[in-house]
Amino acid sequence: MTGALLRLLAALMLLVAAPLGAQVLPAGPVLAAADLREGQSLDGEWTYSIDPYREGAAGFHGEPAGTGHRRYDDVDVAAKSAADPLALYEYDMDRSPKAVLPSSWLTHAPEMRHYQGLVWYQKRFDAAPRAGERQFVRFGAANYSAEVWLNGKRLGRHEGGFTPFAFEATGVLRPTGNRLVVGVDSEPSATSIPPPVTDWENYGGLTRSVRLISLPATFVDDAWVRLERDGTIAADIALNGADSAGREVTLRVDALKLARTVRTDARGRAHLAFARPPKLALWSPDKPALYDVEINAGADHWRDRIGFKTIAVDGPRILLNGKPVFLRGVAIHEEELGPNPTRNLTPEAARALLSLAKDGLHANYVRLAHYPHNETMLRAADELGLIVWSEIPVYWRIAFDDPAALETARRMLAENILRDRNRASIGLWSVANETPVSDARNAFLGRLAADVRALDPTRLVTAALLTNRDDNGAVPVLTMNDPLAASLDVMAINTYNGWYGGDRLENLAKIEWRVPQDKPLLFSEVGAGALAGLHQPANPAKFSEEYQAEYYRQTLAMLSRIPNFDGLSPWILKDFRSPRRQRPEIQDGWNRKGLVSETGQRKLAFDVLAEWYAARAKAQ
Ligand code: GCB
Repeated sequence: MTGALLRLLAALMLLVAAPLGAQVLPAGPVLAAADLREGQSLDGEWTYSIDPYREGAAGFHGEPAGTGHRRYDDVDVAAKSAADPLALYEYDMDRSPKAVLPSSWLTHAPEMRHYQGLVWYQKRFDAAPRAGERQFVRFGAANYSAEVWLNGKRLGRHEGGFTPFAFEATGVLRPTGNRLVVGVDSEPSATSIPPPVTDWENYGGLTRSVRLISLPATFVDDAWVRLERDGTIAADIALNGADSAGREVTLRVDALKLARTVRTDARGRAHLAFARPPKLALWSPDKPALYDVEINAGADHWRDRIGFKTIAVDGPRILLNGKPVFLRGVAIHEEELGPNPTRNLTPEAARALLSLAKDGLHANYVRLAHYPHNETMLRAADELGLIVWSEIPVYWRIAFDDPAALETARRMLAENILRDRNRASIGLWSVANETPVSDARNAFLGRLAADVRALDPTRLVTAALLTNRDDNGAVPVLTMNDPLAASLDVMAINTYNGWYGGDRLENLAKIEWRVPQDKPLLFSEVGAGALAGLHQPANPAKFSEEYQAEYYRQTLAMLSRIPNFDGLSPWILKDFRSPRRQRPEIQDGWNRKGLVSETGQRKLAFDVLAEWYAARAKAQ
């Protein structure tokens, strides 16, 4: 059999393994707007214990882990050892080093800087579970996989470093001295999403908040309230609990004097749709109007802060609330400003990054690369008024012919969309970044694009695509003929002419672009590196601020000649950690393509882009 035939067969098998319509959903509860639920924070001091040979997970012959290594057992190691001289323990979570979470472990201690593997975390806490209520331990994220035990009982496992998950703890909690143990494993595999080789730091650990949420026995698990493109407000509500069926639920927006009641069906679901109230102020980057939305279902009172907007495509243009909008953006990694980031995006850290984009660059748009960011970023984007491109880390070398990898990606996508589809800022869902065309890849990404449309048809589907280059003519010709474009609303291209490769900057504007013209085209990445403070005005070389600034001037001129060019998110707002970047005194472990340094020092290119955006904003 030929290679091509084999690949086609693999692609067909993927489709059979994941029949159309069968949605992959989060394994546990959704807990929509969990960050606004009342609860007990489990952030703060935890203890941790490294386990490079994973002996807490299995013995060295592959047998179940022995008591001497099982970090999750509900035992006081010191007391046991004192009581029994023959007891043997090779860990003691109560006396292990301490760390303040959320934080990646890379910054816990110098010897943790390059550790990738399994780390056990333990939190001791008191809890006062209210009678008749249900408790959930909710993790904002654990990178990459996590296995969770409470008081010696296994609650479950989660894979994927950037999306939330929750386990029910009802009946397992006690009033004092609870022992929550989480084994977090940062090691990627050939089938993980993302794969082992990326261009960003793999921040292992519990990098987002952990909370204990207590809810009525039947509660609002999922609620999605939005403005549809036809002008109706629609809501989908899902209850969780024994009394979910046939229950009255009421949606309220007091600022609009709006209240609508509906009864759930046999599955505990309800749908509402009604004409948009005339007084409704639409959300936009200029006026990011948000409303307090409540859903009352018996004893449960769910709330979220929601903005209403539409985003659509008309031929080669993107429309926001029915009007053309050019996306003046920038790409951002989830990494806070400062000399030693640990991926702890407090609300203040999120605002600091996004304000640089909004106020500094005059942006109306951000690409939150390359994975779902902390919910603090989305809340801040809602409040500041920035349209968001959100993506899952289907990046570079994904095991496209592996059904398990597809399942992981689909679950991650669903977790991302269910967490964020109430965020007004979300404009585009992206399903992939720089993935070479193949039958297996096309089927995989086609499946993801269909999932987006099933989970949230109110936003646009996109992906960051690659181009082919032909240097045989008078000028270089760059062609984008990716078959995936047919499944997308908006095409997006990453390109680095003038940085990678030998192009001279003065020749960039001559490059000929051959791209389909029938859809909007974004440039999801363009960029060049510069070390902040490295000046070479006379003869600028790569890594000088002058070279980067000129790269921006010439690149903007090049892009402006493309008819359906409808926005961009240059790479990238801030220098970010990347183990791939090891040139001493210039990179030292940082990707230097930031418009500001890691501590926020602006480079010359920052003003080039800011001025161009200011002029574009006026022209709009
Ligand atoms: C890319 C990747 C991005 C890298 C960037 C670079 O194309 O999408 O993750 O960091 O290029 O700096 O090379």
